[in-house]
Amino acid sequence: ALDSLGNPVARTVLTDARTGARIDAWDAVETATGDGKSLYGGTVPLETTLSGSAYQLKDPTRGNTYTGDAANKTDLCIFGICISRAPATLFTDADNHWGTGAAADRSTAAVDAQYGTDATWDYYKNVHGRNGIGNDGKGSYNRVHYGNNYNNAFWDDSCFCMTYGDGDGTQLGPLVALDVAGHEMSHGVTSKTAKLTYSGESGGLNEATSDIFGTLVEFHAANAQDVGDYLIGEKIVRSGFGKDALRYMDKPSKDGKSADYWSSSVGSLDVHYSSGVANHFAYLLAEGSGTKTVNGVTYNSPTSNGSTVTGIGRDKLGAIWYRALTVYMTSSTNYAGARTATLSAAKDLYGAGSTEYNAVAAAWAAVNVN
Ligand code: ASN
Ligand code: ZN
Ligand code: CA
Repeated sequence: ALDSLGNPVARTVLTDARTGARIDAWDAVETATGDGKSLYGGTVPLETTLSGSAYQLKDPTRGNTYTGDAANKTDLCIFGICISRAPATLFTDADNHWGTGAAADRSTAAVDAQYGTDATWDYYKNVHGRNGIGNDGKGSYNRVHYGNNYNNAFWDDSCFCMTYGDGDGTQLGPLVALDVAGHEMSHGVTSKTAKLTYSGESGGLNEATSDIFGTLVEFHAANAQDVGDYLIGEKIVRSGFGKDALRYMDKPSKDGKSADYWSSSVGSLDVHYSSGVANHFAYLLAEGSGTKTVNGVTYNSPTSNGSTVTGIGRDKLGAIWYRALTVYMTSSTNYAGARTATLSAAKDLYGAGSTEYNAVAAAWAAVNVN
């Protein structure tokens, strides 16, 4: 049987044998463990839902997050009001082994998307004690195969959902990589917390928050096929893009557009480039200045004032930024405010005058936020 959304259900109806009246009805649904061959992350575990005889790509252990097929359709939205939406037809499978590792099977990108949602859920839960994007235990859902050759992915507060394009195959491949997933869903976390306005310096901080947590999600997942790095989108760029990543946290100007350091005009950049100042701060705080190789990638992070910054590690970066975002930042926080917010967070967590507190101050000074 199918429900109103076209999803299969296994309904048991208890009927009174004499009168034919329905006494009760329920669906036989249980949690199952399967796996999937992803595009970017090898074979990954998946918690799914067995409904009747079909497995659904829906994870009861993570707030019923699920992944559906947008059928190459698009949303029709004007000023945030959507007149029509692409579907999210739930993926189902007969044997709970999903995808083939190649994009030709429509469920392969779905494997990556569901895995990215799982990894993001686990990062926030295990590291920050946050129970889902809204901290309410409720899972978001994903749509894959949105539009045609669509070179983007986006979080949408109004559906509490994620949407992924397949890319045009020249510049970008399917946008379902871990760091992109973590980036986009972190926009949902920002919406539920600081609500940083998506323009000017607060917009750059909103974008940087997504790059920072997208990167920390990627490291936390510890996937051998997609190891953690300080590059954004390294798995999705194709040769036609001309660079090996969308963005670089150690030295953001490597993309040709982003700011390495704060200046009074940084807020007039597109938010994906004004984010460079905070991405650079985050790299310096975690890893320090100068040259360093992490998971096989060599970085060389400069400082605006010629200082040497000593990093305090990714875990402390994540703890400080998360506390700053969820306790101190507001919709209008600018770079000066982000400095204050992260110093307050470091003071709460490690004490005023601690190594960590001083490292936060040094990393901001190194990106010209004083
Ligand atoms: N991928 C873009 C971003 O997260 C899409 C958007 O919503 N602006 O910034
Ligand atoms: Zn973004
Ligand atoms: Ca990355």
